[in-house]
Amino acid sequence: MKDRRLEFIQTAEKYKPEIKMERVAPVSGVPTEALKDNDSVVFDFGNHYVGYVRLHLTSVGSHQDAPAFIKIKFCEAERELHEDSANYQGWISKGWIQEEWIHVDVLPTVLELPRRYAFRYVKVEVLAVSGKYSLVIDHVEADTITSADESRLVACAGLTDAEKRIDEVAIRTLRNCMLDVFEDGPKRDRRLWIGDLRLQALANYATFQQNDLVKRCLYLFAGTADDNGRVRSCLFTEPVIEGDDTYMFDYSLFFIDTLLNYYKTTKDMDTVLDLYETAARQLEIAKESFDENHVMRDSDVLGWCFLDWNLGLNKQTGAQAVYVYSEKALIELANIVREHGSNLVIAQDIEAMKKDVVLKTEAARTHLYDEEKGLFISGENKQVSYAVNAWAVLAGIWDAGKNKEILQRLMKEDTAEKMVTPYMYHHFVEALMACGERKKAYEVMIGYWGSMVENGADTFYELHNPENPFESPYGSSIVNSYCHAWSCTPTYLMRKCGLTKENL
Ligand code: RAM
Repeated sequence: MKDRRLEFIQTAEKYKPEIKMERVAPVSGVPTEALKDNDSVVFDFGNHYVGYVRLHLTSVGSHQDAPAFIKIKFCEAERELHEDSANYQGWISKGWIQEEWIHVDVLPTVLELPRRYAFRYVKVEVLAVSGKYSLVIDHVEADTITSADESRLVACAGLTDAEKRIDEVAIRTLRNCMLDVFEDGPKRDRRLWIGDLRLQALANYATFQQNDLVKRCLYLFAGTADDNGRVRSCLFTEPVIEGDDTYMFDYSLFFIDTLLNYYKTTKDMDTVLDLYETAARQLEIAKESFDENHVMRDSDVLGWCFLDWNLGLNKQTGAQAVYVYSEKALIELANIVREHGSNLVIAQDIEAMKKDVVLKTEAARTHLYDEEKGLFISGENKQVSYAVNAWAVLAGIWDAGKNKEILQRLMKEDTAEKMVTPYMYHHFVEALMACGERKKAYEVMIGYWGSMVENGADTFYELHNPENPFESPYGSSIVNSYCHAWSCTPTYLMRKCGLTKENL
């Protein structure tokens, strides 16, 4: 395989999106009263935004005889206003917490904050002024950005009020993650992850249809593959384009399905011809993770395979299923390439993949399925979980009839490990649809995403466990993201898959 990474990055750069700017101000609260030590104000912008904030500050009373010392906090969701970062003891950087402590020596001034924030609320606390003067915030404004072009949006007919609200919030989530690339979350981690991209692309095809942004991201992943050809889990675009040194079994494989869906939507054959080898390489590499019985080797390394952010989840069977799912996608892609007349794929390649699908499927049936329970199990402790059963259904390890029974049993199995992210809920909904359980799929979608709307969500969250509002894999929910790309799929489920009340 020829090293074309530089060329791929150059292609990606040709599709850099135009960034659109909108100036917005809080819906109320300015100018403030004269603020003294320990006073605080919250500015509500009325919706979730991503951008750069300016505060117009002045003083009243005698001449400003001491610096104004203020703390500014940016919150995506109302609950963040009440969280105290001093209590943060999580395992990912507290640098993500959106707050600043600033001394202002001379008033009046326009305080321009250099960072980009994701916010609806801005809270200002006065830590110190002096006995001789008070601080007044005259005006607050933000230059907000997105690369989404809202003029491309068309309304979706026939939605109930609840569906309409879920659709709006989903689209707002996608819009605010559409920047230079499809970011995962504008608060955190502000980078391009392939698991998120795969779902964002689906939602984008159903809404903004900015397919060149998907193309750019595919080329970026291919251009930052490592020397062995492996696609990394995520990548950075600043200061220069660089792949992260993390890999996840399922994420590398998702390059295949993302490329296939992109082709099905755009019929852009040139991109498929450019990137087919990168896609095929992901399967070759993943194949090395099986034992002699065609069973996935398990691992206890955190994040070796993602699936969901439930930290107690065993990934073995899920990884096997994602492999089969991806191999089927690669067969589809290989057929497209062959039908086009390209010699990138020969008939034997496709035959070999078909045989491999059978081997891995049979191995899953024999070694990873518990006949007595009628459910897939995973790992040494034979764990039952929503994640691996949903993925086994999506991979078609059994036929639709048996899959339906599996999901019905799963929903009655109290000991099954639950899902904590909208990302995994999306796959569960897809699995229900795949075996004809559309009504249940609809109920899960409306119940889960609807409960975020009931919480007051303007954008959908990275994590949401209705049973535990403080759910976080990071050791504290303070660093959770409340506008997270992978949660934007209800707009796809409703618009593209017809998962609406009207269509049940
Ligand atoms: C989180 C990121 C991202 C996801 C990874 C696996 O840290 O926010 O959305 O793809 O996990």
